[in-house]
Amino acid sequence: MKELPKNFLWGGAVAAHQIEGGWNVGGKGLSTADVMTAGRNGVSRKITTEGILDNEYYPNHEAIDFYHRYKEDIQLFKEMGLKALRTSINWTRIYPNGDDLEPNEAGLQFYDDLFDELLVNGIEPVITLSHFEIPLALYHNYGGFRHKKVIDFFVNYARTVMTRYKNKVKYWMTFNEINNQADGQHDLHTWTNSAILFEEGENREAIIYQAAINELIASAKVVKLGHEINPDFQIGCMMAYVPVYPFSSKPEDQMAALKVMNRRFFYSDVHARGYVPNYVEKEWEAKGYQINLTSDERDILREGTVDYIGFSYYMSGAVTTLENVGGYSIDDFSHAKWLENPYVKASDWGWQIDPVGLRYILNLVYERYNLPLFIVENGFGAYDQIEEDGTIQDQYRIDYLQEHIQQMKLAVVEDGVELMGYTPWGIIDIVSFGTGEMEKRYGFIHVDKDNQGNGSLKRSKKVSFDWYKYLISTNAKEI
Ligand code: P53
Repeated sequence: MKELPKNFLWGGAVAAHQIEGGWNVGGKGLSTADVMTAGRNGVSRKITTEGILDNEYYPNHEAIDFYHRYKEDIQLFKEMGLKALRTSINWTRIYPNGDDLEPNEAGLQFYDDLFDELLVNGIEPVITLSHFEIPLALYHNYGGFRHKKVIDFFVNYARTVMTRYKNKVKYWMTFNEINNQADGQHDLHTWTNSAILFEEGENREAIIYQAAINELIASAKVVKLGHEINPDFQIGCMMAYVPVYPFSSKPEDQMAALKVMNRRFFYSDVHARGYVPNYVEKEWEAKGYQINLTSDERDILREGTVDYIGFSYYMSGAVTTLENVGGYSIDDFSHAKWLENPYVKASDWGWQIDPVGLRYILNLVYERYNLPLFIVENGFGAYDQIEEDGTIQDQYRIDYLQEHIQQMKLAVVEDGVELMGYTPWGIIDIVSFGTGEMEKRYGFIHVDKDNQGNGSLKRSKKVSFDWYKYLISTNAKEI
């Protein structure tokens, strides 16, 4: 086979809190994303756990108002030829506090309408259950995913939506980029999926492992349950894959890169293989971590392995143990230095651009799990310029995407990787997760809104719109 499969899912990806807005309508509760302020390039967002403060700007409250404008946006997606749209369900539209006894009908109806609108326009919904947000009340009342009860709340939420949409949604994912919390020093990453409340003087790493295990159990339960609800469901995990290279051929560099990679692979190892890998059991033993994981729960992990691996790919990284070269930080786990890879370029936000890394990780992951893969995020966050004639000539975005799609195609046609589809991130401009900016743009469709929240929210096509439309119509034959 020289071409991509005929049924390849070309699409686009977004997430509820980054696109919908409507943060306090239709009975919706407060989510962890609603208390994140706007940061800037290089400046972190603040998390105001106490609630909404008067003097702060919260970019997700309105986002791009997809909640009210989805019909118009779906017409543009249809025109582009998208076969799939990856988005998420906002848990707080369904269970405003997470532990409510009854679901909120207005929230359920919103997603019914959204999925109907997609399907009638020939677009398959691909749905993440928790994309970097959970009900804020679960943080206050249970400390987030460190508490075992939150497993039950998540499963209950999943049961409600999987039952309701069993004839509308076939492709599901449980937790977005579940492995990002492996970098436990970064508050944003232990906040949104897990909403962990850390107590004074606690060992963060041990608590993160506990929350991660709880999420992995919750995910496994949902995979099992979903297959009972509809045996045709395809239920995957969602990982952030950042291949980390040894900077030199020094054997210790190779070992350090392996350790850094394993720290993040841990999550998909459990999702796909159904057990905790030895390298993590040994770490817990050596550090004296008492992780609460019963033998019944170990059975659940084994019984709820995923159908496919969904993942994001943006960049690669490099580490070294060499003493004569500088680095920008030390990795906690391998004690190696992170440093810039001189062989690749970087975006304005310092993300290292590495198309070959995509082919490499596709091969590595396919060999590791022998499961179908799905690239559910890839894209180029950049400052766009509106020309005098109103056009946006985003050739740099086309270049990035083209080079990545070329490597993706090689992985499929030359290396034999089984790949379900490709849904580039931020198909329409949305709020950045990392910085809360609007001006870190990924879209093929421009949205008139700036970092301060000013703008008409008007949509317009960038040059990349027609480029992608043509690519889809030819199934990337000419690439
Ligand atoms: P933003 C870090 C590394 C790789 C992917 O990110 C990441 C992150 C988190 O910052 O997140 C994913 O908006 C995530 C999306 C996010 C997208 O990448 O910071 O799943 O929600 O928007 C891009 O540029």
